[in-house]
Amino acid sequence: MNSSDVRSNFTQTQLATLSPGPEQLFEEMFGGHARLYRAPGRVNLIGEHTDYNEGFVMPAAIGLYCWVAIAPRADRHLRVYSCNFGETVFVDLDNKALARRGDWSDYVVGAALALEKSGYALSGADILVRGEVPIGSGLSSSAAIEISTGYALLDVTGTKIDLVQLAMACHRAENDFVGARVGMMDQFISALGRAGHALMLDCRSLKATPLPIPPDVLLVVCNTGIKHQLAGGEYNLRRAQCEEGVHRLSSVIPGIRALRDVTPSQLELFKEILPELIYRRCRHVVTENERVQRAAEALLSGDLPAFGIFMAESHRSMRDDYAISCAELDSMVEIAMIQPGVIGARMTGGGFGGCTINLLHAEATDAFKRSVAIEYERRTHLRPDIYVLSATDGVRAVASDQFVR
Ligand code: GAF
Repeated sequence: MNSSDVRSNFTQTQLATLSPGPEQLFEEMFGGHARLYRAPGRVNLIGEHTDYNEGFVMPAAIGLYCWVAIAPRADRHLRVYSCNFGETVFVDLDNKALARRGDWSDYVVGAALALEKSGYALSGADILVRGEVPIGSGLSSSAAIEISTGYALLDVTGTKIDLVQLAMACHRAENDFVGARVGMMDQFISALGRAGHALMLDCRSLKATPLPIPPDVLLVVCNTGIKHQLAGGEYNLRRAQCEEGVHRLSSVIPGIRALRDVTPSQLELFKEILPELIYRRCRHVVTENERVQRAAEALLSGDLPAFGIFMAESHRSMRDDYAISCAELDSMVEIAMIQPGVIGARMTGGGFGGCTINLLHAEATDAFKRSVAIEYERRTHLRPDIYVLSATDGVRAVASDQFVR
């Protein structure tokens, strides 16, 4: 699948916002020549809310990007224009009182400040940002903007880039500056994604195992149209509930640091010491960790039906134990599961709305898109966006002629 296939998924209005390219817009906006970069959004095939529990995840980078056009400045100011919001923000990197504004610019300024805190001395820059990852849809538009701007800033400063360090700095930015206590899956895959592969990431050791996705299997992402918001709220609450589980379990399982250290049988053995709600939250995480590892074995051995079963179990666990699904996500999964050529379907990302991920045999794609769109709209009165994608590489500099309109 090439980029133009991906863009065939866009509506006309979305297409209109893709043209002209970021460099040309930069010239109109700021004057002068800019360098171009892009970082991808992601889907997670399985392993949800396990990253901040130091467990396992299996994301793939996707061909929807945040594009950045940038030119260095002689001072230490960042002037950042967002094409999506039609707004410019101007900050001084030496201003010790820089604080979160509660909008899109926090991801850019937060990434810059986190890089500086890690010891990189950045130059100022004029930056134009254009995101094509749908916002609030569980495809990680936030990691895409952090990683693309962070990488671009390091590159124009002439710094040798360590992608793992970049991912870790952007992860800190989102926790400390933006205020969403997310794990590090999204920043990691946006930086280190690999074309044609999902990565099984051990979020404790940061060991990443590339898992080839068979070429005739496509990642089909269905957007329910229900937006979510990670900063604060339910996401942080789930994280706190996991921490409570660890705290209580550590009285009977000495030495545990995270739910990663608890097996499903240990959880069953000690369930009496947990309040019912905390037990359910923990059960999702410990069983999900096991599912990711078994799903990785299934993918490596070509056992796609087994992979599909793990996806279905993962969705049920998120719906019933972790309570992060919603009626629209459940409908979308239900509809997908009965379509011909579907290997597996589940919600993907933080939850409370957003997208489902469907693994599909390539030849079934057109019929799938048609039937799912009709049935989903019939049930919910919402028209879904459906993206047919394949796994792509992580962040990189791009030659101008590679921006595909
Ligand atoms: C969001 C977060 F940003 C990730 O860190 C992860 O926790 C995910 O939700 C759920 O798996 O995307």
